[in-house]
Amino acid sequence: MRIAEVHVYSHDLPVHDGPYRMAHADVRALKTTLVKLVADNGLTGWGETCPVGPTYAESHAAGAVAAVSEIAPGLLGTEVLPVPLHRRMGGLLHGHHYAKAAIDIAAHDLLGKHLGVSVSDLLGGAITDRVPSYYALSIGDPGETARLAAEKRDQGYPRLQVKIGGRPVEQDIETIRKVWEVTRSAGTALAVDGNRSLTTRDALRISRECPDVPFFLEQPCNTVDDLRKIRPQIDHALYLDESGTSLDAAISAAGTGLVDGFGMKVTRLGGLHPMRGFRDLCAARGLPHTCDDSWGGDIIAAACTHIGVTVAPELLEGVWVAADHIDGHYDPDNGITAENGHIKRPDGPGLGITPDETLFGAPTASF
Ligand code: 0XW
Ligand code: MG
Repeated sequence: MRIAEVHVYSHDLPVHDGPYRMAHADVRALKTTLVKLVADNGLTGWGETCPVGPTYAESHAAGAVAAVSEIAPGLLGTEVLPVPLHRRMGGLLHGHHYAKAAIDIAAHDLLGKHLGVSVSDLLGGAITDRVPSYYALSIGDPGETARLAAEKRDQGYPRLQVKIGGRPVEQDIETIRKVWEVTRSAGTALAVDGNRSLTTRDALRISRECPDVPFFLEQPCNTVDDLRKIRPQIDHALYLDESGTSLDAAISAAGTGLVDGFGMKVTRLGGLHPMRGFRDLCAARGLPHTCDDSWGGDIIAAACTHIGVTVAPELLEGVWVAADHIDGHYDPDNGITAENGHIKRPDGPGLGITPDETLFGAPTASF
């Protein structure tokens, strides 16, 4: 089976409960990029990539469209198999993993439909049909954040991520402590995510002033060098997120003992094929990790869920999806969302969802 057509769509995703506040961004609306591959046998596959604004990572919506458009002509006639596809994409454009990921995901959807198996089967096979999710608490008033944490705890989320940074560190410490007070008896796991924003000084303060709170610190500082500096001085587990920009970066972080785990985004690595390698690297080292993406609708949510169900449960930190912040679904019948803090694996071949493409309008580009 070979790629016969590539269609690129831009679709608006307003944040219905916005702003979604992180250290570097107040997110009120986003543009997601969707890719539809049509094979020479007429089957179609869908992929998606949606940077959570232009400041979370080195990626942005217009860049996704441009990068996919750059490589699409060269993909026509390429076999819909992950290894030759990634080799071909690498020969057409260096880097731009987040854009290539949309093509990778569409190829997995297409291949699964062609073979009559799910994407999780293609990734080695599911261990479960239901994975834990987690809720990311935006930066806000400490008391209000604790109230929302209690609400999400009661909804069944086994894990919460507390966003910090971009404000006086005292407010971050107060927020962490208030969230801990309302979740400690439920045993809710806590991540504290600085999204690259903290100085090493403030990261050390947070760890030292919360010795009794068993959170893990996710990407508190911007650089790997900063993380190396604080690593021996903190008493909290350290997780890499934004600096995990490639399998190579993940191997270095894991191999040097820099981190205790990862917040990993499927598109940041380039799609499900490299994410599978990352999963196996973490399994070899016993490193917990999430199977997330930065944002997006049912297509990226299904992709994250399909890799999530193949991860050893003792290593899966959760699958984050943006559904809580998006009105409606691409697939009105099989939309991906967390129920009681968990997400069910979509049934059916490929991703297991059928986007209503009338939602997306005319393609931005077709090849
Ligand atoms: C919480 N997320 C998975 C969603 C936002 O895009 C940011 C990201 C994170 O972990 O930073
Ligand atoms: Mg993070």
